[in-house]
Amino acid sequence: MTISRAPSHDIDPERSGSLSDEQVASYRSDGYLLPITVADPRVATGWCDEIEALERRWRDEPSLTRPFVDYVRANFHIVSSTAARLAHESSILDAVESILGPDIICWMTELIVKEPHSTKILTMHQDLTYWGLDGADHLVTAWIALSPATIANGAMQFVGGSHRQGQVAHHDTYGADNLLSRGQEVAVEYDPADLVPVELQPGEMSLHHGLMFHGSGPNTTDDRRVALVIRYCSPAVSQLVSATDYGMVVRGVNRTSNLLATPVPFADFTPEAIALHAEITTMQSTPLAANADRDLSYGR
Ligand SMILES: O=C(O)CCC(=O)C(=O)O
Repeated sequence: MTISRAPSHDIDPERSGSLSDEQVASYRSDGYLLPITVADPRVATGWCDEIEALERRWRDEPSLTRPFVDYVRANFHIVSSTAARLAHESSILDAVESILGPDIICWMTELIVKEPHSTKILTMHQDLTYWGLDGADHLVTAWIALSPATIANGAMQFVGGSHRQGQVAHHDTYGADNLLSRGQEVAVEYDPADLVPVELQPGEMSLHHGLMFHGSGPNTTDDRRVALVIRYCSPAVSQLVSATDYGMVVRGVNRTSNLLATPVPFADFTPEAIALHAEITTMQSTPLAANADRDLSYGR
């Protein structure tokens, strides 16, 4: 029996956030794509206000069992209804679907803030190094600007095409100013001429491959740099290192990945969500801490 597929021009690019064939080809060749508009700047600023209200409400909350930064820097969507809602945003998922296909799992969300005049940096790294996940081509990071991101305030830089080198060796710096959990850094040379500034306006996002070399510098400005980072994968991705790992199905179904489904929170920091966050963080720390000779931190 012949199974016919709907022609791709059924999707109206003016009405959906799907990527064009050229954009997908560019992503596959360069390992990144930007800028992609996912919201009007006023809407994105509203998202930022919502998240900043959450920060004010919960940052010093004594009933939290871990430091606030641990909840926002990993698996924020488990404890925050706003982060979970944004991970379901159709304008983001339409673009991600063009890369990953119709079944999409949110594996991770991170709120990455660089405060005014913060010296915090992220050394040049490949995301997949300590995640324990397979299927590099079936995983993509959506970096959503909630405030302007400029080189002056610590925007990312990509090394275009570096994902084609595959997984490279990293060394750990544990730098006090490093926002990466072990200050990991690629142990290979790259050509500074290949650096691509990821400068974005609120409501724009970049997409990058899990093996893309990327990093970011300090914030030398008077304003906060605020970004929501969402790591999506298709069900072709499974956890290979830790005994259990988790993912929130945000579109379609998961028939093949070993990531266990997590619930969507409709309130912030419920006791159940806090307990689940602790369980997930513990399980994910196995690959993250593999061969580390110090405790991990998020540069707080
Ligand atoms: O927000 C940053 O400066 C870096 C983020 C990053 O490394 C990532 O999204 O993978």
